[in-house]
Amino acid sequence: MFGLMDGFLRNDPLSLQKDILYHVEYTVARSRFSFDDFEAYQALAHSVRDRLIERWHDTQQYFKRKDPKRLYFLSLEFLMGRTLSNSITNLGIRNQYAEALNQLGFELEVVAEQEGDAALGNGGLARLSACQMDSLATLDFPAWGYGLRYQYGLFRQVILDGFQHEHPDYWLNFGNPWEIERIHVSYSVKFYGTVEEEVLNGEKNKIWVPGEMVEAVAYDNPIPGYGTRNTINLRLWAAKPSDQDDVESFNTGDYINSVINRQRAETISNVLYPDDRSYQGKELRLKQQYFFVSACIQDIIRRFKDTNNSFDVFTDKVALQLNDTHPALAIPEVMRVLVDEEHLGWNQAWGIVSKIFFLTSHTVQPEGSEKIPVDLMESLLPRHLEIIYDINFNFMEELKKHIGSDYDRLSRMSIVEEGPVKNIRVANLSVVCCYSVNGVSRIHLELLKTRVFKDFFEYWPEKFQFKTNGVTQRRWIVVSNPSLCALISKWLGTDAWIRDVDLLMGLREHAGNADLHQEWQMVRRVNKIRLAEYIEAMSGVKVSPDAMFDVQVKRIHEYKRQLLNLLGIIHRYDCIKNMKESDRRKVVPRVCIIGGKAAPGYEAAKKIIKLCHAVGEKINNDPDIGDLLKLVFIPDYNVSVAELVIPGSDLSQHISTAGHEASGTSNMKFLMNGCVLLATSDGSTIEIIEEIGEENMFIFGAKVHEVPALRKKHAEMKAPLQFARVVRMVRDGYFGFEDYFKPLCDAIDKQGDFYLLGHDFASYLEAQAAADKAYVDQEKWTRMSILSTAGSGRFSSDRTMADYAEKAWGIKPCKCPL
Ligand code: 26V
Repeated sequence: MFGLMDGFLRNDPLSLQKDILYHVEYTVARSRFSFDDFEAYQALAHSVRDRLIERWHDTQQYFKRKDPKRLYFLSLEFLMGRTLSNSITNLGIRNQYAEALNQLGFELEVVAEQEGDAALGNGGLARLSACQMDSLATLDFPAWGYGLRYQYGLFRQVILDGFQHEHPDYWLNFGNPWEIERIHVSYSVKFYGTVEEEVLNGEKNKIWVPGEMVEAVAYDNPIPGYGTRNTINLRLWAAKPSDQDDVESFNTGDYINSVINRQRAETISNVLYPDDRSYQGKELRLKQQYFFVSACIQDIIRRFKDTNNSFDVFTDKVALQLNDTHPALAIPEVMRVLVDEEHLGWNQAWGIVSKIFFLTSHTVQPEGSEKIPVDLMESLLPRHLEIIYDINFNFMEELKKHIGSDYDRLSRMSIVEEGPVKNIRVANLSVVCCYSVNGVSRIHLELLKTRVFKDFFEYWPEKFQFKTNGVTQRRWIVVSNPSLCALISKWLGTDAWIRDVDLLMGLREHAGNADLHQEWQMVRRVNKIRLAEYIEAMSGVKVSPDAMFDVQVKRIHEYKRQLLNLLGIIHRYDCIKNMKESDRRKVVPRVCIIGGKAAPGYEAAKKIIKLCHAVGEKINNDPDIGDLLKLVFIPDYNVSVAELVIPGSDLSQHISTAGHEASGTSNMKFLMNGCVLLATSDGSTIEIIEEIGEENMFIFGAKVHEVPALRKKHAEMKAPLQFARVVRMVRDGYFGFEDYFKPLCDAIDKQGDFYLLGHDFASYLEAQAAADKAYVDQEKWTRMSILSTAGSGRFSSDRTMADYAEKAWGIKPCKCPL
């Protein structure tokens, strides 16, 4: 794609080889005559890093010269996974590196597996940020990502006796070759203290006198685009003790305690919060959030001032994307900086603030909305509390003019929640102040409009939009499924789909071609064999690649209904057990694969993991069953495990209770890889159905609009007998641990079955039976599989990012010349 040399560094295999040896000797400090796979990885990574830095410099300088409107993407979470393979693919030098390594006696795939995941996020929202960074770089957008450099990423899941245990993920243990520490890019972040008044040019001005200061230090992570020289930046902040802090206690002689106190500053960016359900008003979390936004805003304003001398043009130069409400304190922070530090009038500052922020919501649960206790806010961020009160006062006055004295509505829409504990409603603050509020799928926007933000939608209909999520085909096909990638390019006669994913549609015309079928099946089989080997290594269970691989991998949540899947598996097991020998021959063999982490404090989710192990134990060791059914749990599901699991799956389950999954993005990754979906009409699946056709998927269950009535009617309805039977098996201890599983059964039998497992069970079994039937007809199945990939183009994050750029942020590509 590029010439052999596009900077100082040459990219032919011989030069790469020399570079790797150079880094073995001087960076890793091992002998160039003797190094192992891990050391080869480190050296290779440093050689790639050199190339990334060259492009990063060129891109940043080009952006600086052109000074276009920039997008700043603020997210407290990024699930980047591994970097090596993705980088050399995007740089277009994968083959050269493979050859260079070969000549040194190493294999690229093996070396690449030495890398650990960067897991600075929980789930969907965090992986989405990573996909979007890849697309922003590839589409040449002048964008910056900002995040936190947690010392401990998402916990590692260790399974002991079927129970989840959380182990710390100290991912920086072996160094991180992908980041560039910028000790000179650092900002002081203030906390606590008081707000004082001064008189400046005859006007009153507020000054925040802090009680504590912490330094934010930048770590830059280059993000290369594919097929372009553009390499954008993901800047992660780490907390360090401030030199300005605590001089007092040093002077009073308590040296040891002063050092210990200083060190405490680092705890702010120490650990990622692993519970993605609800916000609990924790002080440390609030500190993390403010630490993050304060560093970002200082950095953004500094960059703006480098090339501009009036805030009049700020809105032409800056767009700030809030990835959910987690970074919403950026709003009062910009107000504070503009009013208190830059001395703009309130109205001028508000005029700016109300145009630069864009919010994406990633949830449908109103109870998941963040709330900050006013007491906490008052002590930690006293000036921000005043600013929020002022914003709210103005908003309430404005609102009263339009809706009069409907006090219930006013109080629902207020940013301040009154009650025994007074709270700041972060969602309301965000909606009031953001220029647009975006849902992540069409149905999600409907739910935002009719439930979560109903009052706001009625007041500001034009504010609410949606941009259906997407994922990057670079990581999810090109990197993770290279043989499928080659096959697609061969049949399309081009690899241009890697940048222009709509071209995948061209596969439709070959969907019936017998030659393609054969090659397609071959690629898929090799991926299944690789997955089978991994399963055996992880769980000791031997599985046959002839069986259908039926997969559900995602965070464990009651609404995602892993329990429905397990009850379906128990039903299948029960049926096979009670079958005549002659009927058993007709059973389509299945390997059921479940994986995902439960939040550490989420009891029900942890019980579901244990149930999976208990049921697997029974089934996998039952001689009556043999290869007809296996159930395995894949431990420690993360991005790199996903890269292995997804290409090796036949059937992929996305079975949330309708109305609960805002979008879902793994459905898109499976789709790209030719997996057939078994799913409810929820989130982005609804749009996938439109693209692929219901006949090429297995769709079941209540629809979104039916769910509320079904919940009300629940008491009168009787669950089907088969359902009652499988729940009873769990309750009666057929799989052991009956006391431990009792709450799971009670939620269904006694507490109203909120997630409608009983209601959806029969149609779930029907969908599963239809999948069995289709799988027997391999021609039909392969056709469905090809059509899944062919229809996945709409679900690329390239499309999502282009949409945001045009309809929200108002930014244009800025392509660094080759
Ligand atoms: C909430 C909290 C609460 C405080 C502690 C840390 C924390 C971390 C994350 C969250 C919210 C997670 C929201 C999330 O991941 N939503 C998922 O976003 C995906 C991308 O838009 C979407 O596909 C999924 O449907 C949605 O569940």
